[in-house]
Amino acid sequence: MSGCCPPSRSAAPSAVVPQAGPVRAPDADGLISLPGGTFRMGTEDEDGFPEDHEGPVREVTVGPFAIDAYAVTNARFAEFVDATGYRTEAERFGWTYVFAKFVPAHLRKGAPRPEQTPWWCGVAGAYWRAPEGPGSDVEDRWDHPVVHVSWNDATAYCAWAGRRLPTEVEWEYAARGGLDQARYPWGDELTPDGEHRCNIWQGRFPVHNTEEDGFAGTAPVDAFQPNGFGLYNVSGNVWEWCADWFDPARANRAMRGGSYLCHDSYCNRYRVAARTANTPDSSSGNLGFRTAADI
Ligand SMILES: [Ca+2]
Ligand SMILES: [Ca+2]
Repeated sequence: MSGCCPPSRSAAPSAVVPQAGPVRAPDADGLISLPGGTFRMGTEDEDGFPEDHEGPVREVTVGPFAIDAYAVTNARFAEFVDATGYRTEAERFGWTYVFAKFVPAHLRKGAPRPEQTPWWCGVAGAYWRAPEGPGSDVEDRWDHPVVHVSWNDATAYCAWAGRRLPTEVEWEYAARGGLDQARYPWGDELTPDGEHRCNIWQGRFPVHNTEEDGFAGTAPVDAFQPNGFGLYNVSGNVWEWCADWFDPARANRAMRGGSYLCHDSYCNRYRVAARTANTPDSSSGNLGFRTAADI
């Protein structure tokens, strides 16, 4: 697993791939209903990470389901917290991981940093509503994805909202947007015609972010163009929890899509087949979720 991932606490071309058709618009609840079908999941892309078990490419059939067009925002998460008094694990543990450059100097001093990934700081008092620690807020980020939510927090939200986390199969089917084996949700080129299509890192990680895509940290959940199924920011912006175990033996849960900290040079996990994992109680400033529902 590579450094931008949050730290812990060529198959037979025979599959029937649904045509994307016109981009779907979400319903009043923000959900997009998808018919399901058979698609080619995973990749054997030479730029992939075999150790993450991205491959082999295999045909998978998924039933109909609905999924959020957007990641859960700070505004939506606030409704949940206001209604239930829920305290996230970041609050209960008393800290969470924040990208060091975002942390004010007085909070950065002495904050613990993982040895392998020293650009993360464990910041006391940081949580979803104070994403960079005490003194920070989300007042200008209500339409950004909620972050610093653990898998357990995300499933608590889902239980309240009558939703569930998508399975990895559902997530990847939805993220592909009807394209067969494309590297990204929009095709194979990272920046078609020079246009940025997702929020990742440009420049030299972790020292210099040129922010060519317009964002150093999170972007609003509706930034950039949606994919062929009408989903926004499946690649980049924030990692998204999925329902599945990544590796039951290690008790970690799957995450998909990459984040604003991903860079082509060292962690291209914004590819649609890419995956990583974290323990269900872990949280960080680049990790959120979107919900799914049965139909
Ligand atoms: Ca960016
Ligand atoms: Ca994402």
